[in-house]
Amino acid sequence: MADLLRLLLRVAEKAADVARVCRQEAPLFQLLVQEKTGDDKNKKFVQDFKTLADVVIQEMIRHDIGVQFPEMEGFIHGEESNKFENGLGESVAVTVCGTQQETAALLATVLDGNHTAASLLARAIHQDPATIDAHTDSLTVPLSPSELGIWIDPIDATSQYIEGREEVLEEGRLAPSGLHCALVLIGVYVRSTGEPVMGVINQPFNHKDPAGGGWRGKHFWGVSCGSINVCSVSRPEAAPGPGLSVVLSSSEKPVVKEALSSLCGPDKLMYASGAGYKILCVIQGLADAYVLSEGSTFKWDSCAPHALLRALGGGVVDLAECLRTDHLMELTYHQPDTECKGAERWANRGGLVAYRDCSQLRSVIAPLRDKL
Ligand code: 2IP
Ligand code: CA
Repeated sequence: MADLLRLLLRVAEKAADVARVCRQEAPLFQLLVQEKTGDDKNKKFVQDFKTLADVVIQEMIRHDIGVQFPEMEGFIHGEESNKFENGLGESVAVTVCGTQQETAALLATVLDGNHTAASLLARAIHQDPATIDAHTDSLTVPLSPSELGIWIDPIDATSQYIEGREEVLEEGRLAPSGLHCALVLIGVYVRSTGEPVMGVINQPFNHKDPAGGGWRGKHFWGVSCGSINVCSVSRPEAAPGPGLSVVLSSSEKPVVKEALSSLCGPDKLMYASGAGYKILCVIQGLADAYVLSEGSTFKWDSCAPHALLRALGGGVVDLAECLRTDHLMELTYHQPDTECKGAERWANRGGLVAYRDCSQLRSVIAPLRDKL
């Protein structure tokens, strides 16, 4: 597992770099922020460059894991499909090729001959990032890669990534929106039980290099398997003052906002973008819990941060199940909902609550009873 963790940290770093390059290099940035206009409607690449950036990152992660752990191929899932249609109506499967030149040639066919953009992307994909030393050598977990599956969210909070607002952060406060909320998420689960056992999160836009070198990222990781619980973030101290702090989506139902505002008090009910980012806020102690009453997140949004929360003694439960049965049912990652079609099969349909502390979880659920 130490080998797999090292690989995921490295490939997440590369993914974060691709995400930064797409915003930093003018030919890519123009495609990223291009508005959909009437004439361009038929040119799929213009509408979908943001999706292409997602697909490229996902396929790069899939490729690199498959090379080192062939036994995991077939069990590496992501948010995106890799099939693309270019301006000529041709269907192209985006994959990472053996060489940078081959990848550039393939990407140029999806980008309707835009060789500059294709070469820049291919260069970022084929770069060799420095190994991240996570001091994981002593990590021994009794699981082999052939027992594990992977969920990838190449860029969570895509809308914030495209919009690209640069917020100035106060120490100890969360970022309600902006580039900070965009995350690369790679989660590992046990194929037989669906339990999340390892997570790597990379925040590509964590801080600006003081020397003017642009955005720098930050990574977070956790492993939770039986009695082995290790996390790069230490368990946060309890926040000062009374009451719990909860983070919500700004589109959360009014009834949930009202029920929780009496529990938290006005200052401690907060809003932020990005499902992954909201769970990261709980991991870092910027909020005690994240409540979502709708089935609008998916396995790829929650798997990685869920593993980190488990390593800290917390977790992510199915809200509807908690309210219906009083059983604190942790989300699992191995079984689709066969009543649904397409991406919906992998939705966290009952909503969720992410928490660090079980007694806090119960306090958060109590005021929601009979309200949903
Ligand atoms: C989205 C993204 C949204 C979030 C939604 C996720 O993933 O994180 O921000 O909504 O749940 O599925 P909200 O910000 O209201 O919580 P993606 O950007 O990958 O589609
Ligand atoms: Ca997502």
